[in-house]
Amino acid sequence: MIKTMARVLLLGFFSLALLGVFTTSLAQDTSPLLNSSKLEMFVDELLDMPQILGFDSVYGVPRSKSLEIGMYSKKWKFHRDLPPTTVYAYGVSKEAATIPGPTIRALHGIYTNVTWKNYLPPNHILPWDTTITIAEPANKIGIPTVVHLHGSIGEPESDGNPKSWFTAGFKEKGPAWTKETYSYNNNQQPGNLWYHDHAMGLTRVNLLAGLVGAYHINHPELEAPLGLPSGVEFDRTLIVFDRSFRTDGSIYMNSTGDNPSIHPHWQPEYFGDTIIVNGKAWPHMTVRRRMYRFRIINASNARFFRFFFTNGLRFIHVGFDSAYLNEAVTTNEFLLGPSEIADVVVDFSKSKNDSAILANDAPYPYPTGDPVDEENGTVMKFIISTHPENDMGRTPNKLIQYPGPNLSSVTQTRYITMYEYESSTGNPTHLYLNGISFDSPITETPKVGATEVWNVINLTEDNHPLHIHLGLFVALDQTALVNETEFKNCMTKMNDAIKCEISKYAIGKSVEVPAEEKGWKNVFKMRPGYVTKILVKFSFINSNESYPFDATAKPGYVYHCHILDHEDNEMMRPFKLIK
Ligand SMILES: *[C@@H]1O[C@H](CO)[C@@H](O)[C@H](O)[C@H]1NC(C)=O
Ligand SMILES: *[C@@H]1O[C@H](CO)[C@@H](O)[C@H](O)[C@H]1NC(C)=O
Ligand SMILES: *[C@@H]1O[C@H](CO)[C@@H](O)[C@H](O)[C@H]1NC(C)=O
Ligand SMILES: *[C@@H]1O[C@H](CO)[C@@H](O)[C@H](O)[C@H]1NC(C)=O
Ligand SMILES: *[C@@H]1O[C@H](CO)[C@@H](O)[C@H](O)[C@H]1NC(C)=O
Ligand SMILES: *[C@@H]1O[C@H](CO)[C@@H](O)[C@H](O)[C@H]1NC(C)=O
Ligand SMILES: *[C@@H]1O[C@H](CO)[C@@H](O)[C@H](O)[C@H]1NC(C)=O
Ligand SMILES: *[C@@H]1O[C@H](CO)[C@@H](O)[C@H](O)[C@H]1NC(C)=O
Ligand SMILES: *[C@@H]1O[C@H](CO)[C@@H](O)[C@H](O)[C@H]1NC(C)=O
Ligand SMILES: CC(=O)N[C@H]1CO[C@H](CO)[C@@H](O)[C@@H]1O
Ligand SMILES: [Cu+2]
Repeated sequence: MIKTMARVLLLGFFSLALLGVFTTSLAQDTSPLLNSSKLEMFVDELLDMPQILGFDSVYGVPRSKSLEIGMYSKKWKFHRDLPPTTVYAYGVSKEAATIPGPTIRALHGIYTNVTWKNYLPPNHILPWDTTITIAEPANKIGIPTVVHLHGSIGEPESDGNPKSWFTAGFKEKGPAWTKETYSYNNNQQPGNLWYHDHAMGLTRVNLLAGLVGAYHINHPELEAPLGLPSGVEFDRTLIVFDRSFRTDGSIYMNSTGDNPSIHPHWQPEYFGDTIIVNGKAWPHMTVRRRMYRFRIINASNARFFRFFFTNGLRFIHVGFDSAYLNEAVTTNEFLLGPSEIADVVVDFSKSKNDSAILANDAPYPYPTGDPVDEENGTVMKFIISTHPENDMGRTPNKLIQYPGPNLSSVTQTRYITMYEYESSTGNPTHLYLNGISFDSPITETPKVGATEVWNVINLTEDNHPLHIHLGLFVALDQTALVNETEFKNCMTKMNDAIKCEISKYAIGKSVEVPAEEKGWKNVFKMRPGYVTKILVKFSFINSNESYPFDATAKPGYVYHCHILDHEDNEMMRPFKLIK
């Protein structure tokens, strides 16, 4: 629901509860919800997003490059039989803008500088909830945006702090705004990143509207010898998310909060019934009978995917999140949480028949929610050529060797506790990390170059994918809490894991970290009722060089749950590096 200034003025003296009721009744004036089973699957072909090089080449010598990427409101066809949808899309121009946005291919060690420009209209296509801590332009006109490059090891000024937001033409700016042009140094390990909006309290609606795109850092000297499938035809990026629509094609988001008297619009988790891959609902892709590499980004708000092929084809994992694994790992299925990136090789020559369906069987919310059905359990279809070919492809067992986690180098241990709060009716009102709000003073101040252990205690019923900006981490172990109720009661009173004697409770069942997730990651799924121990490094893993930027500068960094609806309602904290 769009809130125009006139309507806000008109309603200025109404209660929030009334506002909720009022906007909901307006929502009913629009088209009915689309039943996604009306959309035939596999009719649209998989799109390949436009590619943009993040470097120039002068007589064969790579040079730093400046890009200008805009955010535009435009119409997008998600399916042959769905009317065009108004979306917000990244692109070098309105005509070129796509959902997801262009894939940026950066080169290791060469700066890519991007001026992200907001050309969005004054009012949002999706409902805002101004009762949560939110980016709010003074006159409520303009859509706040700020771009975060997920997985980037870069300066704080270019990190896309949630309060560094800006509206169209940089007319209004958030309190932590730094500059117009962001610099990405690309000195980190080669791998897969993605850029997306990160504006305070608006991340879920800005992503739902379409503000996501892929970014790869390539390092040819290290990667070429691996001999993985390469080139635009065989190295593909798949950005997967779920959406619901109305019959007129518009994106549907339930705009009635679970606790409308507290938050008129906020709901704890968005799930859509249509699975979108590279901007098309349940697409198909025709492939040759050979190996392909897929970099699969989960850009859902809250949906987890447990991917598998219906005909038994396997995945050879070569990377997870933004780093290569030391060794390849083969699986039949794997779980991808919100914002995680799988980097897999699939060998279609091993297929017994001529098509394969990529499917998902993760319950939602994960892990205790409802099972999926045929619609939300199907992702896309691969039509495999019958013609056999010898691609000479291989996937080496040994990939890129990075140092493992070194426990003797740990200088600080922290406890990070996840809490969910409920109203008297038992509906979630908000979530906190360590029992404090986003605006509470900073409590985490790691030293530049340090290695730390963070024990993440999940006292909620959900699996929360925790994402830490700047740092890379390894998940060491996951241990169930015993006497959870007793421990939780103590934590609810004291909010102090040591005083509540965590070591007496963190002695339950231990769950092995899956082999494909044992490398360096930037997101990890925190199991409910468990303590997950991670080793976080605030330095590069691919070199002993120090950061080529001042990591202690303002506005610092953040860490948060990557279920966007949680992140938007306070499950996020700032942190600052010190010397
Ligand atoms: C959607 O349509 C299918 C097939 O007509 C039907 O079985 C299903 O119950 C419908 N779902 C909803 C939520 O109306
Ligand atoms: C990109 O930014 C870096 C760091 O600020 C700077 O050194 C470089 O010259 C810039 N490149 C271009 C092409 O402007
Ligand atoms: C929207 O959410 C509200 C509150 O949870 C719920 O009562 C209502 O049924 C939902 N509407 C639809 C169409 O799902
Ligand atoms: C997914 O499938 C389940 C099971 O049939 C169904 O109840 C649900 O409405 C579907 N849609 C979403 C949003 O997940
Ligand atoms: C995508 O991420 C969401 C949460 O961000 C998660 O719930 C979902 O399972 C993930 N899907 C896949 C396919 O990994
Ligand atoms: C391919 O094989 C799987 C498993 O054997 C089967 O379920 C599926 O129907 C087959 N598909 C086709 C198009 O033959
Ligand atoms: C681990 O860290 C300790 C302390 O900094 C250091 O002495 C040791 O060499 C490191 N081990 C490895 C294998 O890097
Ligand atoms: C946990 O509870 C059991 C009985 O319910 C009790 O015997 C045990 O001492 C408790 N452990 C802790 C650490 O409190
Ligand atoms: C970093 O330093 C260690 C110890 O001096 C050395 O073994 C390692 O090879 C260095 N790593 C890189 C990437 O240069
Ligand atoms: C300590 C605590 O609250 N643990 C909860 C973790 O999540 C499970 C559900 O998965 C609950 O049953 C526990 O109570
Ligand atoms: Cu969460």
